[in-house]
Formats: sequence, C-alpha cells, structure tokens
Amino acid sequence: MSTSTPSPAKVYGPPLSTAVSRVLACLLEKHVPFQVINVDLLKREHKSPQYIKLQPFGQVPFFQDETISLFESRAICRYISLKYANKGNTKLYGTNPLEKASIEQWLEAESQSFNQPTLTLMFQLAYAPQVNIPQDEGLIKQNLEKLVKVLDVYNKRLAESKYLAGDEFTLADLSHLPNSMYLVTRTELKELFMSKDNVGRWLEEISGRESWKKVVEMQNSPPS
Ligand SMILES: N[C@@H](CCC(=O)N[C@@H](CS)C(=O)NCC(=O)O)C(=O)O
Repeated sequence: MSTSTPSPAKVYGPPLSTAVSRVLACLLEKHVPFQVINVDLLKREHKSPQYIKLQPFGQVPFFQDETISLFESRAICRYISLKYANKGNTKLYGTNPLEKASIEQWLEAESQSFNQPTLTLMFQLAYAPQVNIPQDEGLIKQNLEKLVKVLDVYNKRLAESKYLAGDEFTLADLSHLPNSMYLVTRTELKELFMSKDNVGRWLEEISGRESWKKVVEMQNSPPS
C-alpha cells in the first residue's frame, strides 16, 4: 500500500488575474490543497513556447491535478466542484438536477451577459489610464448601459432569493466575484453596484466569505 500523499493541485497564473482568482476561490471553498505557480504576464511568460505547450491560447489560468490538465476558469471550477463533491462546501455545485440547472443558468448569465461589459469596463476604467492608453468614452457609455441592464436583472432576482441560484452560496455567485470586486475596489463603479440594494447586499455577503478574503490576501502578497 502506498503511503505517499498526493501532490497538491497546481494553478498557473497570478492571483491578481480575475480568471485565476475564480479558480483559487473555488479551491478554497472546496478545501482542496493547491500550489500557485507564478506566470509573469508583464514578462510575457504566458506567451513562451513552454507555456503555450500547456495552455494553447497563451492565457492564465492553467490547471493540473494528478494526471489531468485543464484551461478555462469556469470549466476548471466545474471540474473541481464535481471531483471534490464531498469535500469542503458540498453545496457549491448543487445536490439535485434542478439546483444544478439553476446554478448553470446563472453561470451562463455570468459568462454570456455579465463578463463582457465588466471586462471592457475593467480595461477602460482601470487598466487603460495605468498604461496611458486613451479611454474610449463611447465604449465606456455603451458598456455601462449594458451593465446597468444586467444589474437590474440581478437586483430583481436577488429580491426573491438570498443568492443567485437560491438560498445557498454556489458557483454561480462565486463566478461573479472576480470582475465585480475588481470594479468595486479599483474603479468608481462601487456606487453603481451598491445603488442596487439587493446586488449591494449580495456582494457584501459573498465578498465576506473566508475563501474570497484569502484570495484577496494572496492578491496583496508578493509572488513567491
Ligand atoms: N475565458 C478564459 C479567459 C482567460 C483570460 O483572459 N486570462 C487573462 C488574464 S485574466 C490572460 O491570460 N490575459 C493575457 C492574454 O490574453 O494574453 C478563462 O476564464 O480562463
């Protein structure tokens, strides 16, 4: 009988990357041990031939666990939730077909409706000024309008239930944390999120989870 302990899962990429932080939050919710392998985006390590062999699009995160490798943060989170169904937060990905479908519904809303305007606003409002790229006022206005419409839908939903997919915190909520918290903490859009009462209450609640607080700690620590 082998007594060797399995090696921890590996996440390649900086915790400050929103897609990487989604995976870290999921691993922490599931109490799955992991190791972060730094990939320096400023040095363009994600475009090196060695890294492209792992992640063919040259993006972070890349994930390895035992013998498997995956990319795409949302797919990685689904995998972790299923593989470690009985560890940590066992309700993260639902426990019956309807719960799972409801979680999937809001995960799709995140990736199809919420992600695009929030990513554009992150770039335009936070990144562009940092690197002296001129801001595109038209694009900002257009994506703010899109975001307001999405937040109105969420606000209505969150008047009916504590979390997006029902009464439990799930992957659907977790998946919204990276882009939401980036905009809330690094741009002037905190007011917009908080002005929608139920969205504000929900964001306070989900960003106060131990898993997310640990991700923020990791984001504020220098890479090892
Ligand atoms: N849909 C992908 C997006 C990955 C992604 O865009 N990662 C960014 C960091 S948040 C990245 O690698 N950017 C560098 C690049 O695209 O060259 C996922 O969720 O994993």
